[in-house]
Amino acid sequence: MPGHLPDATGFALTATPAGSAAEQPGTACFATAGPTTAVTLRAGDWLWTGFLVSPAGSTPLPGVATDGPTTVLLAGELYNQDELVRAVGDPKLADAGDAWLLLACLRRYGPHAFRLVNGRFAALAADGGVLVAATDHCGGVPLYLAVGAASVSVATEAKALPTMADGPHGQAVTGLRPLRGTGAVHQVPAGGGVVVEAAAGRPRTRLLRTWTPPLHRRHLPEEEALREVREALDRAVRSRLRTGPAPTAVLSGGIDSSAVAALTASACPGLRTVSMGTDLRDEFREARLVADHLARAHPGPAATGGHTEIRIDTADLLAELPWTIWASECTDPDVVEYLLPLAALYRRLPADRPLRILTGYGADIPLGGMHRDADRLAALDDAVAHDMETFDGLNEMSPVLSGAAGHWTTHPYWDRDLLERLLTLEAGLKRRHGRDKWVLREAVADLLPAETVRRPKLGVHEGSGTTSSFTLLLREHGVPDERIGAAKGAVVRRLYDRLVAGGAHPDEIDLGQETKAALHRPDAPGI
Ligand code: IOT
Ligand code: MG
Ligand code: MG
Repeated sequence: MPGHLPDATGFALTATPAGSAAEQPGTACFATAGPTTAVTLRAGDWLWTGFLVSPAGSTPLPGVATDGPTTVLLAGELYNQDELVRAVGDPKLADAGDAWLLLACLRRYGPHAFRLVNGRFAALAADGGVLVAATDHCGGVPLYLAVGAASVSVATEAKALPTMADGPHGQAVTGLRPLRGTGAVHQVPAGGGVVVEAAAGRPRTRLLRTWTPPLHRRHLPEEEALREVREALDRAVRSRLRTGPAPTAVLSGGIDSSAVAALTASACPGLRTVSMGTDLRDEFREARLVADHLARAHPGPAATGGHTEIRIDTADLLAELPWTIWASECTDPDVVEYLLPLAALYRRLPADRPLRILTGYGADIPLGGMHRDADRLAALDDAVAHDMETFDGLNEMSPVLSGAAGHWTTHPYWDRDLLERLLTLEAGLKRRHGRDKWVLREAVADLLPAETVRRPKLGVHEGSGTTSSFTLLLREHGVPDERIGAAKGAVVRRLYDRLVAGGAHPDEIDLGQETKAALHRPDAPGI
């Protein structure tokens, strides 16, 4: 029986055409915590060798389903199981586990099965001679790939790719860009899969597109838009809940996470909420207001499970920079500032029991919430379209951020169905009556305190004081104000090179020393 977390949360494998000499697995270095299982497996016409990582190690081969020539390995989980069970016409698959359901879809549709799936996953599948490595519509579980002369390596973390250790080598893959600092490691694009066929023992690849952000917009009457958003958000939240220990919501007290917390509390008892702050700044009052409101709204057996505040000293927060970059494999300094406070928070949650965590992350992208100054509708929609064109590869949704602390996150706003609905609303429903994210605020207004519904947006990097503490660190290194942005980029890229391409562990990193080194490179924005 499936547990309350996915069976597998990561993998690093090399596939060779059966019959050729198998590669010996070395050791895989995942940031994702949890037991690793060594794998040697005949999958269709391929031999897979490598490692799986799982939160609990409950099954002998977590996340793997095999039936004749078809084998599926799934890291992550699916959210539209009902639809998929209907599509394959076998009700028994409802309880079989997500890997088995995906296998049945692959049997029926071939690689196009990935076009049917709404989920948070990376998968590797073999069907006879065809190998497919695919990630979900938003690249929610990042997936990396390197193609050698007679083998294909795939991993959910670039640093875990078997070829990474001895210097990545391999071929270009059509349609994919090589990763920074590597010759031949590629990230599978969001809403994409790489299909590999072995022709005379040599892998031939092609890119399969499975999702792309819609560009059309829909005008709906207010009432209809509100109903649609409420129902789709409710479905997105419910499809992310599992039986077993109650879930946790990371709560800032902003509209995005408060709406998720409210719908979760309505759907299941025992929801715990947690809020982080620093010595510089916090949103504790705003988050507490929501937690208290939900506790009052759900008395008795449906009661919520309590609210926790975690305060982190600025110095300790900055010390999480290497962990954040190691886990997210992100090179974008703005995104790293969003992720840092969350990574720090996840690492301070109890490590003895793996948690299922719901977040409000990502809501601001389809709703244009980050663009408070875009008061013209054209500017707002431009900003939304731009963010949807540029999110791929940032890894801001990566489960490894919490996985490094043994927990599993899921982001309801980037549910494929909800995301499509939010994206395609015309901009006038997003900014309306002088409010940003109007359609969301209004759709959940009955569930939350009026103050929460009206509260202006505050970014996680602002509410936690992260931006100012990173700035302070660079000022202490003598960086003038007009170069702070560029300097942040240089530090983030330096850390990435050490931790991802260079294979260092975050505990080995001396942040002061690395900052100095990043700033004093000849091409760096030093002093
Ligand atoms: P923000 O929307 O403030 O926070 C994202 C989520 O992080 C919240 O919904 C909440 O679940 C959690 N969170 C934030 N602050 C706290 C806190 N103090 N304690 C506990 N949990 C918290 C940045 C942003 O504004 O975050 N993220 C944007 C989009 C990034 C832009 N990316 C892009 N253009 N590709 C977002 O949409 O979430
Ligand atoms: Mg938000
Ligand atoms: Mg916020």
